[in-house]
Amino acid sequence: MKLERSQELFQEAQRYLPGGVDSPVRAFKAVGGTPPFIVKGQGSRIYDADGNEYVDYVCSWGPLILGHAHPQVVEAVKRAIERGTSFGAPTELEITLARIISSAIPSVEMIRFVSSGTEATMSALRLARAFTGRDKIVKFAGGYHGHADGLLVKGGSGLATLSLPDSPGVPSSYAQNTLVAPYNNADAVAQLFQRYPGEIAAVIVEPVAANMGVVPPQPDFLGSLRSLTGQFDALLIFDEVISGFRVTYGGAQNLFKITPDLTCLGKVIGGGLPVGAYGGRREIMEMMAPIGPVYQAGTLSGNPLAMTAGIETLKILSQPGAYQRLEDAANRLEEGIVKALSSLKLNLTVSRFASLLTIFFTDNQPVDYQSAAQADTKLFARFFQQLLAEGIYWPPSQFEAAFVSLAHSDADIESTISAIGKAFDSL
Ligand code: KE4
Repeated sequence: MKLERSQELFQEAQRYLPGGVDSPVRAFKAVGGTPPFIVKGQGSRIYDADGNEYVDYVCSWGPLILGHAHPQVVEAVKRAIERGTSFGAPTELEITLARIISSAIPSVEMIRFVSSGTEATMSALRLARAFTGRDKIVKFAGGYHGHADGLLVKGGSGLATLSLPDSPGVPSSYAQNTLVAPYNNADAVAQLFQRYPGEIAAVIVEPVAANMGVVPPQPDFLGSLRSLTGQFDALLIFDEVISGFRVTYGGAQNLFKITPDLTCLGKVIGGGLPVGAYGGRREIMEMMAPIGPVYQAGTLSGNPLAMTAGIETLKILSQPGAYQRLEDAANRLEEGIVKALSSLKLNLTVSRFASLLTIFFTDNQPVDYQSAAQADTKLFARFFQQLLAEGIYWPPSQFEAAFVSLAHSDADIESTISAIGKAFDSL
């Protein structure tokens, strides 16, 4: 793989950008080597500055569920951009996207668009604290909800614990309002409600964990969180920034038939342009300025280009068969990987939920961050580099999900399976 131009660009980028990137995972620190500088995406493919072509399983970390530069999305955004890029004033587009989301996810009676998933979860937590008059929140070790201060904390090992900031710069006085439990452990959450009666405003959870690698919820986990939050008058917040319109047309909540009080969205609903959103019960959302006392604002919130890309993307996803095609492609990929593992007698674990997939370099299915962290990240790094050399752009971290898109053809899946088999073989 020739990477001269990317190496030059990476060198130059590091002069101006910390680590040469605008988001840490892109720097390939966990897997080593030079990150290819991408110049173009088309369907399931991305192309780098040295002319290398890759089958892409990062898909911009989820948004590109239709694949890159889908003609219908491109056309719509082209038409929109000729009418201007941003007005800082209401547009009908925001109503259109809000209506689409609300009819797909009935618990979202009212919604506010922002420009990132971080803004969505940060705002939802502020709203939950205002609505309940309480300060503490519960998150799960290995759960990632963006980089708002109160969420940059990691779980204690094993039992729920008072958190220490994971990142310098988060005042410990602030982090102490964030309590952490192991994913899939509702008892630990019950203990927190017992230990902090009347103090917990909300529990925020990824209904399908994807930021510790893909770790599905165990059967009663989400239901237990729903009853615990109900019992203790706290809000249940589903962070569906990844799972929203990814695992089904709507949210994971539609599949699990669990109704959260607030839902955070992002990625797919922006079709590759900057969109986040939070929404839920009307009586809660009506606390937001300008009709309520809770403040949140944003210059480019509801941006017409981003709304247009989101509307077109969800229109295409609403067509019959879209999610079945995604499921079939992801299932074929999983089957191919499992077959390669068994023929090579390699004891690794494939964890898939819908079109989200992680190959854990450990011999059992992780159920929480502690078990996911047992994975052999060095072996993963070697696997990643082998794949990249074969022209497969896999997520550059053991603790992320690979994303299958509607643009991944049967041929793409077959070539990926054989590249993965070769990469396993090289280990
Ligand atoms: P953004 O602020 O990155 O748009 O969204 C934050 C966020 C919130 N909630 C969940 C469940 C998320 O997964 C994310 C962001 N996901 C990461 C990848 N796992 C974004 C990629 C990156 O950080 O570069």
